[in-house]
This record gives sequence, structure tokens and C-alpha cells, in this order.
Amino acid sequence: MAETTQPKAPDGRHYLSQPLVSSLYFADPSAHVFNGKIYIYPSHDVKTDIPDDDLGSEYAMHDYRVLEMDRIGGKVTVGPVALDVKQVPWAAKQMWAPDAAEKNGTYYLYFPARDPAGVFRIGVATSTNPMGPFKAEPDPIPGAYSIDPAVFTDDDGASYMYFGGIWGGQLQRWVSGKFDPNGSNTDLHQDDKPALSAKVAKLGPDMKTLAEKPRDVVILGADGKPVTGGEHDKRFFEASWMFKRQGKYYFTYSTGDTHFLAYAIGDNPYGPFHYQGHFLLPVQGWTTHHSIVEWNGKWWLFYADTQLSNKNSLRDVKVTELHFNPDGTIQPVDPFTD
Ligand code: FUB
Repeated sequence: MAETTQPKAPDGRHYLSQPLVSSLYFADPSAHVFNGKIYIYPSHDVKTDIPDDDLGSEYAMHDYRVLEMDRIGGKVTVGPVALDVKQVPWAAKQMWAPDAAEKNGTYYLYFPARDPAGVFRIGVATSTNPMGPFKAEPDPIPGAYSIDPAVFTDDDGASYMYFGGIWGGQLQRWVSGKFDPNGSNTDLHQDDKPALSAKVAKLGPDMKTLAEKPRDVVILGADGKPVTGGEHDKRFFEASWMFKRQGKYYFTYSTGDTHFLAYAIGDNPYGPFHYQGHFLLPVQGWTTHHSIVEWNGKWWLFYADTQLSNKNSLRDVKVTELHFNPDGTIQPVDPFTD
């Protein structure tokens, strides 16, 4: 495409990558390689009249579809509805960022949704086909809560679920271990104290239960102390992801209200993780949410922005190559070329 016809953002900048799908709106792309193909498990954004707020009420999604690609840069197949909120006995609304895993030929779709009382919980559904349809378990996963599940399977076959998100994701309301309906809608406002942490728990052999009480995913700053709640450009907000490269565990996440994707490195799936920096600068739109996968010897970052709609709740998914420095740090990606 000639330079003059490249789409421009409202501020005149050019996008680094183009949307993978433009027929429907998708976000929160959790990518996996199953049987040599790339499958993306995204949120399916829908038009709504609900105004934007700190709770993310405008993210009113009600179903999931899976995207399939034979190769990066190839045709993207958009699957049929793989799971609808009406098929989930415990869920009422807001099917937010999902993830998937495979074990012994069964595909597991992990997803958050609000229950009839308005509390975000995390459920699981299964299928023999990576594209679905998925059948949901009748109840949410006991002991899991909040949003944004991400499941990582280590080389020894053990799987771990990372989860949580503050503000609309309600993690700040679970500090006592029980849901506080009167808790803050945003941060805890304890800026000098350790920030709220994402949670991690090993999954049971059935992949449908937690094998242990969730632990904190602690992120340590350069001073060896936990990142504080006031460090909004560093602290965990939502969108956990985990990958392993050259024996190191990379915990990646969104900083939310400062709009970065950031990462921290540890020696095991539980951490602690040492904060490294940002690897994706702010995109067009309030949120971005990502996944990182290795495919054909290269590493790929899947993310989302609002190029097609310029509305926060109508997003499109994109992919770009991710490059590492010899010391294992990630070369930051600017989602714009100028
Ligand atoms: O898509 C709804 C929510 O927005 C996700 O669960 C968050 O990660 C953010 O992307």
C-alpha cells in the first residue's frame, strides 16, 4: 500500500499493524498454537449505548468466537459463536477477556463474567475442537474471582492460572478474601503500600479446579521492594499473561490507567518477578490486552486497539513481532510508526 493511503490515527500518526479482522470487533487476544495452527481466543466487542465509566460498564460483551490462522500474515478464519452467556448457568453479563488451554485432546476455555449479583467470577467450558462450541461447567471455578484468566502450562505439564484486575475487574474488593460489595471502584488509594497483586494458582489435573489457594504475583522494583500502589505506570492493573523463554518466566500485564503493557521476570511460575519496564507503548483507545507466543522460531505480540471504531469498547486485534535483547529484555514496541 502506498504511504499516502495508509490509515492514519485521529492524531495523524500511522499504525504499526493493521487489524486481523474488520468484519466484527474483537479485543483481548489470547493466542495459542494448537496442532501447528494459531488460535486466538478474544473478547467479542459489541455496540452498546452504555457510557464509558471506571467500571468498564461499556464492555457489554455476551459471547465468544475463536479466530484461526494457518500462519502469521495468513487468512484469518472467524469461527461461529463458541459460547454465549445464555449457555452459562451461573453468568449474567460481561463476558470479558478469556484464555484457553489444551490437555489430552480437550480444549478448555477460561472466561470471566458477572454473576446475577454483579460479582465477577471465572468459569471454564470444554470442547473437543479448539474452535468450540464449548460446554460450560454449571458453576464458576471455586476460589477464583475477578477477571482476565490466563493459563500457562510449564514444561513439566503443570498448568497455572493467573487472574485478577482492579477497578471494573473488582480485585480491590477481595482484599479480605471475601467480596466487599462496598469496596472502592478504583485503586485502594494506599499509594505508599505494596500494590494489589494479580493472583496465581496451580490448576488441578482436571484443569477445571484450583489445586491450591491463590497466591500473590509479587512484582519487585529495582530497590527489591514490591511496586507500590502509587506507581501507576508500573503496578499491575489487569491482563495477566505468562510465557517462558530460555528458562525464565515472564509475567506480562497492563498498567491500565497509564495504558502501558509492562513485564517482570522470575525464576519460577510463582515469582517473585523483577520489574523490567514497558514493552508496548499506549495504543489508540483506553485499554489494550495482549498475549505473547512463539511460532516458527519467532515471538509474536497480539494486542488490541480502536483503529476501526475510535471507540474504547469497539476494539480490533493486531499482531506484531516481538524482539528480545541478548540479556533477555524485550525491545519496546511503539504501536505507531511515526
Ligand atoms: O475487554 C474487557 C476488559 O477490558 C478486559 O477483561 C480487560 O483486560 C480490558 O481489556
